[in-house]
Amino acid sequence: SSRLAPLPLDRTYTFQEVDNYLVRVANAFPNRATVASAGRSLEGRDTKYLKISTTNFQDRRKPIIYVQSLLHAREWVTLPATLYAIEKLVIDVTDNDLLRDFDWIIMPIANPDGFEWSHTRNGRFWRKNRRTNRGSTCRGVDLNRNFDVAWGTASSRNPCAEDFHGTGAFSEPESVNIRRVLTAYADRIDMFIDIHSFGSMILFGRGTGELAPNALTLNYVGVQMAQAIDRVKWPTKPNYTVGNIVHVLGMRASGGLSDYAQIGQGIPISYAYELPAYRGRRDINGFLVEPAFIRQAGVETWEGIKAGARTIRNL
Ligand code: ING
Ligand code: ZN
Repeated sequence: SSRLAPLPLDRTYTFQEVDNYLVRVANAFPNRATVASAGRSLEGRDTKYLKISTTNFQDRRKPIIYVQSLLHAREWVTLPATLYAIEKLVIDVTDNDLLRDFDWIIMPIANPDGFEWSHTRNGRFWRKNRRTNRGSTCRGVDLNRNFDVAWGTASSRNPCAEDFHGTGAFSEPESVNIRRVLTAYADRIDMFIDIHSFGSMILFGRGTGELAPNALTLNYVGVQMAQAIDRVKWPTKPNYTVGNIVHVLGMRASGGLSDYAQIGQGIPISYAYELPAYRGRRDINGFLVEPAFIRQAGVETWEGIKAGARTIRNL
């Protein structure tokens, strides 16, 4: 069988490196992984994702778990979470039940243009995509305000704002690309996880404040995830908070992807998952990544995802 080393989690990666890696994984493990394209970004980058399955995605009774990272460009520490999930599901499989019982969709870079921009000299703290906005010198639309759930009711109409919602729901190709994948598979997706940073939170709907009808279940599954993360023995405990977006953040947010996945696509369990700041000893901005924490972010987030999968399996 194939020998493919997983990407070492001691550094961060560029779009191109991850893009190449997804292709290499699929080539090396054709019986477990297929690379697929969600579509092109505004600047034309192919947004790839992996379909991970022991039955080539053909068994329609198998529920799917969807995990993505980097909808927001600067949240670099979310990338090792999806890369490590790929490692554990495809290359170094130790938890066979998760492949037996689920198919997986993993999209590591949901906002390729923003992510590339965040590697440029002045771009490191870029959040949005790279849209040129009419009538403004400010660029970018916040993709996590661009979805069709109460669109425009709790977000900014100012193109210079970090939460600018765009000219309409799904005005951005990156949002359309995610919708395309969800539309194709939503009827089988049992759990949706959109990974962000930072804040150590497992958040559920709705971003307008009212609780999702299954809030009790969302809270229960989220607590199982948080407890599993806490059981990993690291020098610093992440101490996750689990709860409704508005209750935990203290602000409303419309047009968010996790709400769209649940309300717009009918996926029952949907989270926006905020990784910790992993600040370490130096007092640095929470979006910067100290290399010492990259692997930890991957390992402990995988514990959370695993616990979520095993909990929903028994609901
Ligand atoms: N936080 C999220 C944001 O988009 C969020 C919080 C989650 C809002 C889900 C709406 C829906 O602001 C970060 N860090 O991006
Ligand atoms: Zn974010």
